[in-house]
Amino acid sequence: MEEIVVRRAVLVSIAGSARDLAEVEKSLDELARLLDTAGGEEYARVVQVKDSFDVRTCIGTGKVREVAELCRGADIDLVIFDFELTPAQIRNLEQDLDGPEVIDRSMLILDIFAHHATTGEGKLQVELAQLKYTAPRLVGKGKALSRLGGGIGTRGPGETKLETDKRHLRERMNSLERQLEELSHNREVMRAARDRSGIPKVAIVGYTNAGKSTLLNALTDAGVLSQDKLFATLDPTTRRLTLPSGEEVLLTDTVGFIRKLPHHLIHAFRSTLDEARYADILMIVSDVTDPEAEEHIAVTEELLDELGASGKPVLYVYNKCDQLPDFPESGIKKDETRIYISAESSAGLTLLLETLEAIVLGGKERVTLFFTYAEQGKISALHSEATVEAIEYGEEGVLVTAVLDEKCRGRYASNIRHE
Ligand SMILES: Nc1nc2c(ncn2[C@@H]2O[C@H](COP(=O)(O)OP(=O)(O)OP(=O)(O)O)[C@@H](O)[C@H]2O)c(=O)[nH]1
Ligand SMILES: [Mg+2]
Repeated sequence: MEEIVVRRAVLVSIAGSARDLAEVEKSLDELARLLDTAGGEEYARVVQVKDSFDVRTCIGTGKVREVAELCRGADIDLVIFDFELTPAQIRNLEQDLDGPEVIDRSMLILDIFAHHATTGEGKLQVELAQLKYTAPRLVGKGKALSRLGGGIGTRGPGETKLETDKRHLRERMNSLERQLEELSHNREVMRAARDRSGIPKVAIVGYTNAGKSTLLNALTDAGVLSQDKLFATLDPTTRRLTLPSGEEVLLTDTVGFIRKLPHHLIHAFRSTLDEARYADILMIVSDVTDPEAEEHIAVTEELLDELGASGKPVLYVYNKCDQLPDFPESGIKKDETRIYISAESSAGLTLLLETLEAIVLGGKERVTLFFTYAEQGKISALHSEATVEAIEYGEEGVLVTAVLDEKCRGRYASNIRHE
């Protein structure tokens, strides 16, 4: 059993003006959740409102003193800044605070990633990001990344004690990059094989903790870990899903997004995030119980754009509706691209599959048509206009199963059978 050490921390941020305070608080709430996920606890938060920026310590001298006193008074040894700090700023802050350790939001996120990475590729990706980002920030005071033990702290994947020796670092980074390149190549090969299969690819994307893994499990029995923790999923899982009409798609669960996701991490996870880039359709999942849901969708779309994964058909899935009063078992469809469901109670999952199918087929529908023998000429015409899947010759005439777009359905309206 791992010893559980709840480490308390002071959270610090800066607001450019009083107007920005609400935004800053939201981001700090999220930082507190990240800290909770990492096994820590918020003790207090300090926000400085100021329009100038102190390059040496970010916050002003008076604020540094305030934080130092807060820490001393409650025996707090960790201060987390909600924005990226340079190695020099960390050194200066630690010097002035005289005791507590200083980390930033990105280091905390990397730390969570280090704990959650399970596959070889995930671990390599995190270690590389840590070497690039965290290591330079810890150099100088003789600190080693493994120093924090069971609490929050930058435990490297596989407990690797990160070396501070620069040359050694460089060699390790090169080796990681090489290994990752190889894995990325393998991924490409697998992807190419999947492409050849012609099965449409659907990626489940969205903010962390929205319920993406729960949804994949509900739809496919994938058995992916879902947790009330941020970044529970780091490695994509793909499962085959059969839609109501028999059409198949490949459904992939992906790593969640968050505000200010460190760029090094996006870069390091590029190859896994590519699952979203190469998808044919995106399902953007959000949590209706979260007052920030719309904002989370916006952040998700921004990051997708950065990854070059935008401009695809999107289905917006509003999840966790079981928490809403009187939510119907059948789910709610706002329009062709927005539906309300609960992955946990399965409410609306059939609706989701039907809506997804409509997008997959691009307005096309699979129908059964009946032609008398006198109309046989129409069948050969149909071959050139639609995907004919099955033909059955009977006594009275011919039954054809085919996928038709809307125009085509209009032309063959008299032949389409409605059960
Ligand atoms: N009430 C309710 N809770 C849900 C629902 N779907 C998921 N959850 C809960 O939300 C939490 C997060 O679910 P996950 O499926 O792990 O979320 P995720 O989007 O995969 O999160 P990351 O992998 O961390 O990005 C878990 O505690 C789930 O049990 C739902 O429909 N209703
Ligand atoms: Mg997940």
